[in-house]
Amino acid sequence: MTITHHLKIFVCLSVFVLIFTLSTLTIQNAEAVSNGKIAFTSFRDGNGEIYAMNANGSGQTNISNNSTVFDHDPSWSPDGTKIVFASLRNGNNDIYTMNANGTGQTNISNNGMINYDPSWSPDGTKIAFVSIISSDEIYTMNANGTGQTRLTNNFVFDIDPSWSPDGTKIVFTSNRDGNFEIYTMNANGTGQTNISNNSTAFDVQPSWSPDGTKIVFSSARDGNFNQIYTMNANGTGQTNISNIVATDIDPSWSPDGTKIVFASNRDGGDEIYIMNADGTGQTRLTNNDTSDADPNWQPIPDTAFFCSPPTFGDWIVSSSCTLANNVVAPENVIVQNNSILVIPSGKTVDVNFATKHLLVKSGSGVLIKSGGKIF
Ligand SMILES: [Ca+2]
Ligand SMILES: [Ca+2]
Ligand SMILES: [Ca+2]
Ligand SMILES: [Ca+2]
Repeated sequence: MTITHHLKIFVCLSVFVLIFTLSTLTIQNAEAVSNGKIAFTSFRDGNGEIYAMNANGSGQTNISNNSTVFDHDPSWSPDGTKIVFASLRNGNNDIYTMNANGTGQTNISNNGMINYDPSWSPDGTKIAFVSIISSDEIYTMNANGTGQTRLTNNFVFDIDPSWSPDGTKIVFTSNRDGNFEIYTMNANGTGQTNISNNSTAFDVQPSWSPDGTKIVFSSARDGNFNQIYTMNANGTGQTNISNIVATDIDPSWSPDGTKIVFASNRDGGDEIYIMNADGTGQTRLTNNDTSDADPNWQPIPDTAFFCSPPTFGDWIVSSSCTLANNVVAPENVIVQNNSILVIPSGKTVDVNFATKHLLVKSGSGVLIKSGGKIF
């Protein structure tokens, strides 16, 4: 594959030494998660592929790069380094993982059945997915494909699994009550409960908010078209937030909880849109004649902080910035006193989100442009 430069972001440093003062620094919360790229399924190349794009719609890139079969249903790992997806390449639909740049594509379900709708657990250790036995059932497995465990067991659809942010529950769609409804269950399959409780219309495709308080889903209750709704995690407060005469489907939360990404045919084709979590600011990101669907937003955990202002020169992480335990200083970066990182002038550092080498929080005053330089 010729995708070596995809998703790579380079930092280019000039020869000038940066002078900075601690008083100008912005220190970020180490627990925070930023919004990265949006992965989605696109048919623009004549065949379903996993694409990724920036959150403003720029940089749309084919990362699965397998023109022989249907690749679909992407879901990011919680550290933003990998994507789990479904692919027909093995003759039946299996669950695959790959790195964020498309390398290392590996069949992990490999069970001879039809598998789809994978969703990564918040701690990164498990993947929920759907497998078709006599009917569509929800399973979990370890992130390497071992330990496949069936959680639902009936002759109707159990689909669309999405984890609660604390990993204790899974929200999903089932038509066991004669009509598609949103259900929750414990992560071991116990306690399966109908929380949408709306027998008049399809309620499908739930996604749990990052703060755990809300669930977004798609419902056709207000007429013939699916709309995007939110509700509290116990099912109360069901509210139509997309509210337009068109089919709005596949909603998924941004990692920081402020936005929702979804697919809609409102402009004539199937396109990806984002909106604020209250439904305002609906904005189209894709624009072509083929289907774009299944959007899922990349989490970027804040694991290291550059506190330097956006000036050419050495970048220095002050001693008041802390590094997470699992962050490895990359080549070309000098670590001083276990806490101060210096990138020597004239060195180029690969800021690789996939390996957590360096992470620059946009709120810290540093702007990275993909494939470009620091400005
Ligand atoms: Ca493909
Ligand atoms: Ca079932
Ligand atoms: Ca329903
Ligand atoms: Ca399209």
